[in-house]
Amino acid sequence: MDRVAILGVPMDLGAGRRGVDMGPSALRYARLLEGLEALGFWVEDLGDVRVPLAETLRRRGGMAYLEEIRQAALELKERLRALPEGVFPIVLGGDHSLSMGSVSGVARGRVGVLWVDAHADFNTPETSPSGNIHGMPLAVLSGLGHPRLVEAFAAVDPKDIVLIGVRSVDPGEARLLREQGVKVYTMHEVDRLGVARIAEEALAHLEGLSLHVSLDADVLDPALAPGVGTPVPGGLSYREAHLLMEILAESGRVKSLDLVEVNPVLDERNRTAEMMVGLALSLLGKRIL
Ligand code: 6HN
Ligand code: MN
Ligand code: MN
Ligand code: MN
Repeated sequence: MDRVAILGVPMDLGAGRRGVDMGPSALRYARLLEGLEALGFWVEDLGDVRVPLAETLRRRGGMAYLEEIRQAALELKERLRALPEGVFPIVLGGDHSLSMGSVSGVARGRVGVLWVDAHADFNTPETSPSGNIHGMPLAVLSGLGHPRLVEAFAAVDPKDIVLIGVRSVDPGEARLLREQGVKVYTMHEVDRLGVARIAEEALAHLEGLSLHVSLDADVLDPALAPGVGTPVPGGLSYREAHLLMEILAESGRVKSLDLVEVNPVLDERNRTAEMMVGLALSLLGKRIL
């Protein structure tokens, strides 16, 4: 694996507030491409998937954007499917609903999903308190939720999902996670067990599978990464997040990555995007020595 493809999804239709559509620009501005090249990768930026601007749609919020989100995620899925095998895709978001397209696009057969997020993103239209589709992608990927999304994107066995860093779960969502047998490491477990043990357990739980990492910026502590639309206190530290990426890198099994939910409008001098780029580089093998 020495080739990386970058693909942006400037979408905020799945989120409750504007601004994550500028995330792909912020991540590029934080020198993702240059950092990857310095690691020795041959990098190609494939540009952005087309996403309509919220202002051009005469509707507001939540499920009203279902068809636009579906279309953008489908385009992402097709473009990832078209990549030659062995190319490592990095998808830049954009709100987390895009991961319906990224995971289903990279899933050639069985894939293990590491969803690193303050939230579980396991709502359905019935359990969601907000109606925002970025709170639903992991359920859709597991085959639960709106039929228009499920028929397009269901791609994983919920038992092949591991959530890490979770600290905000809605009541209906919690019930679904239990029923579906999703492995969840909340911040409680991060504190008790430590990231190293969790990473090793997660790799063992997903034994034999190629892995997709979906990294939501809001898993980081908001004091460190303020550029997110749904901040929750008590998140991963700089050191924990890097250690997690480094252990996953050592496994050699991660084949694709999403960097999502970076909101430059809410950020301070692009530090959230810079942190996400640093984490991506660790996941792709960057070492101190
Ligand atoms: N994200 N659970 C909340 C909801 O509205 O469903 C928050 C979802 C946040 C989603 O950060 O990707
Ligand atoms: Mn998320
Ligand atoms: Mn989140
Ligand atoms: Mn607990």
